[in-house]
Amino acid sequence: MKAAVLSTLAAMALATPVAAQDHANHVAAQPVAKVKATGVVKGVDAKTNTITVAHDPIAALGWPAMTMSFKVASPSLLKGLKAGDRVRFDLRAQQITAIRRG
Ligand SMILES: [Cu+2]
Repeated sequence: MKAAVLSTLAAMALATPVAAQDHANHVAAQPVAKVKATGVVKGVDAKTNTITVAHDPIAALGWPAMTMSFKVASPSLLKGLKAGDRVRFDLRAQQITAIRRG
């Protein structure tokens, strides 16, 4: 009986590293997943391809509302945007891949 319990524990111990690795892969995959967000433009800098946004809370990332700068995937994304615009945008690895007013 005792031997059976020990072998079960040994099997669990052996299985743990595999499970932990799967979880690590899952966590690592999250930052590159596309996340939708909203906010208000505070500034646009075409020279550095960045836009500063006072974004609303982003539940998918566990972020509270804050003002921060984001890189945009393409300079063309900044066209027509100015401070004060309310925007909806997509984030991938903390870079804006799509953005529109509204
Ligand atoms: Cu932020």
